[in-house]
Amino acid sequence: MNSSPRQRRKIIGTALPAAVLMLVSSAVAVQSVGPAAAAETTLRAAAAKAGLFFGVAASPNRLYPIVGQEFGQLTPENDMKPDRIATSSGGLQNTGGADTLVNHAQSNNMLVRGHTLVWHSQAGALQGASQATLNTFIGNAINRWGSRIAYWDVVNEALEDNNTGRRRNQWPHTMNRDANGDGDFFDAGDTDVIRDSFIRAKQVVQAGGYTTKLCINDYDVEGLTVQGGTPNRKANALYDIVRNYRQYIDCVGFQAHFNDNPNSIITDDLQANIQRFADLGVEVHLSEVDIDDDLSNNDIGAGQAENYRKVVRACLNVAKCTGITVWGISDSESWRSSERGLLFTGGNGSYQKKAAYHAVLDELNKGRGSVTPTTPPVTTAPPTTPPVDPTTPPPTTAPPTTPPTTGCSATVSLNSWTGGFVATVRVTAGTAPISGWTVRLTLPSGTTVTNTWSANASGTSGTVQFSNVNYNGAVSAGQSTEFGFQGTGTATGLTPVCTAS
Ligand code: 9MR
Repeated sequence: MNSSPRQRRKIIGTALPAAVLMLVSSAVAVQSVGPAAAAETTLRAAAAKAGLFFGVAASPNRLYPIVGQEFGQLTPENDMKPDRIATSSGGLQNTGGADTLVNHAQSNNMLVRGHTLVWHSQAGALQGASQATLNTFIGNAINRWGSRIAYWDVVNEALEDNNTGRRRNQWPHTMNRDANGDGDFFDAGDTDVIRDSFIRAKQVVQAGGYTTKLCINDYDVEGLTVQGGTPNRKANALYDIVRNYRQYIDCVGFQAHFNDNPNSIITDDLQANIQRFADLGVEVHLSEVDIDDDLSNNDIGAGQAENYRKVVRACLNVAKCTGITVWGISDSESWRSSERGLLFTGGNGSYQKKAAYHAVLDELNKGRGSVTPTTPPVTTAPPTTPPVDPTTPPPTTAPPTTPPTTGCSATVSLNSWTGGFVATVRVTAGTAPISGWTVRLTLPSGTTVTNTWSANASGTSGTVQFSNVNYNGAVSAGQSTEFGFQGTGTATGLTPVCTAS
């Protein structure tokens, strides 16, 4: 008889008495240490077993059986974008394609990612609309599908290309106003389309009692660095946005369109970057994955498969990386068909698995391994912040040994790998509020700071100093803020000294 492992378990389960079944299942549990015995045979099942979803971008004319078989999540590739469904006054129209996709997902027990509410591109009738009209659209779209949409991309691609770390200079971001001219949009008096859209979306979700989580999504934000080790300023800017608006943002999508553009390569610090966002308490998704098969001069086959393996592993190794979505089923049906970046060849419902498919399945089947993040989630949050997910692993950083009185104290937590690390430094005000802070620490010899976020750094080796930026200098009594830096070398035994101003 030719039966799958799952079918075999079912046959055993119905035929044998309970005592025998216990013995059999413990034998299965022992066997499951070896990958072959426990291996799932679809991406969907293997991912579910590892505690994440594996999804696909989909269109109504391509809802072949493979969609529900291989994938546990679906993102409408184009059918939920404003140019399809928005009227100029923020109403809905032409929702047929989107409805078909949501219904298909529901009947196949798949999660849906709504894509996307606020975007400079494919804006259709909403192009040039005011924030009030965007808010109307946000309300209508979220309310139409409610909790049937597990995740909504509220804001898509807000940041400029070419690693500048700036917001786009296009509608809707041209509506932003930097009241005090300090270069950000985070202060009271500033106007920020990102903030205002998320506030509106959160209100709608809460008023409707929906379970929908709200995401920000972008590309070229995957690594801590880009080609040549240059800091990824776009990723740092996204990090600052999530950190500042954490009470409204539940999830972050790294699109993960990997190719040989210097800002779009796969870097060794991908996992560390996923980890630092996860440490903010948000879920991280690799939301639109495709990998150019000529990346790093690797040709079709093993090179691309290995790259897929690396990317999937980086997600699996971070507990709050809760989903991976590929941007289409097969190369020929992809928006970037010339890069052959997906997991299948073929088309029109008849697909063949590539080496990359087998690599992804194999990696998913290995599971998460020993995922014990070494950096704690950010727990200091305004009162409106939703509770931190109870599945978040507890912090491993020891509290300061001497409790702060006045002034400030600082603790460091590390996420290290061979040859490098990310340090997250938590600054806590004492019994009185502070309006600024400086943290000084001495790095081991041979260790160098390469990248800093949410602080101004002075010095890169030996004794280095970090001081607050404009938006995180003021800390209320007993409250905390965080900054981070990345370095080469090792960083064990750092003793930060905090001075308040
Ligand atoms: O895959 C989508 C393609 O069919 C559309 O023509 C294109 C139009 O902009 O959008 C593609 O999807 C994009 C996604 O919505 C946002 N991230 C980048 C994706 C590829 O451009």
